[in-house]
Amino acid sequence: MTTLSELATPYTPNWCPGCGNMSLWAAFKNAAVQEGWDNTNTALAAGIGCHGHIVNFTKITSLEGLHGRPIPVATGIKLSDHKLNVFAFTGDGDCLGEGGNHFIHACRRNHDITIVIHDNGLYALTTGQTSPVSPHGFVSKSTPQGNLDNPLWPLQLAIAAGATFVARGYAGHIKELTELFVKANNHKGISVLDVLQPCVTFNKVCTHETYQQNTYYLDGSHDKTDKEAAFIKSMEWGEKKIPLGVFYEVQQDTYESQLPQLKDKPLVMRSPVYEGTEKLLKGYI
Ligand SMILES: Cc1ncc(C[n+]2csc(CCOP(=O)(O)OP(=O)(O)O)c2C)c(N)n1
Ligand code: SF4
Repeated sequence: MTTLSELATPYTPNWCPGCGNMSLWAAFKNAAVQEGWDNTNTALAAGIGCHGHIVNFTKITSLEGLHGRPIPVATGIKLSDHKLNVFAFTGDGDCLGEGGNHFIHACRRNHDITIVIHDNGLYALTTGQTSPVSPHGFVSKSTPQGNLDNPLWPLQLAIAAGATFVARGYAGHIKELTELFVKANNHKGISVLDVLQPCVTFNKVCTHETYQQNTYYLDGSHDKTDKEAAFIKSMEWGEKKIPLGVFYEVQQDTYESQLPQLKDKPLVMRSPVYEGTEKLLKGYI
């Protein structure tokens, strides 16, 4: 059993008041308490950005690595101890800009990890530059004349790249987001959870108000095993038309389940000395 106080660290969150990271963090901790995630069974990886601070405020073993690289860190952790619940916290810039290659290849390999995208539509920590998900025409310090690029859509990319669980949450809906964290982690295979996370300081387009007025939850009429339907839903975005919930979920062998080396026990539990090394090396002489 995990309690909220056991998840506390000595550090007070330094996110701006009203930042979506605050309630995203609350939802994650609620899920951790509900599911008993702690240092013995869970590990976190984070990228560089406002999102990455989450690991400083959550007392679960973690590594805040290089910008754009939380996904390879998370897959490395999972391969070394596949019994762990593994979460990669990443920003939209971190995940789809600097780390775009890692994202698509992790999706197609179906590693059993959960990727949480703190999707605030820009590079927040560096004070609000245009990111790969910022809309065409988006005005920021890096694009003062308006963004010339067309945006990437994380859910479309995840489905196209082969992810087996694809969902979207909104940071302002703590209860529903808690449930999505649990579902994403329970899914065997790669889970992509795109969380609409308003950056109240730099993003005046994607605000709490925008999401409160225009989001709705997918219901039983959406067949989440139908890839085409999921892809079509993932393209929906507009007034009163921002779907939340699970878009796509199918079962497939995970990367880890196909490795005979992991059948017995996790790699970390095995002796670091491989007894056949000498024989192996002699084979090259
Ligand atoms: C390779 C590299 N490029 C750029 C930076 C500078 N940098 C640090 S954080 C950041 C923006 C992070 O934006 P995002 O990943 O969207 O996270 P957010 O701050 O919005 O949560 C940038 C560009 C860096 N640290 N490393
Ligand atoms: S700059 Fe934006 S994302 Fe970063 S803490 Fe402030 S509101 Fe949150």
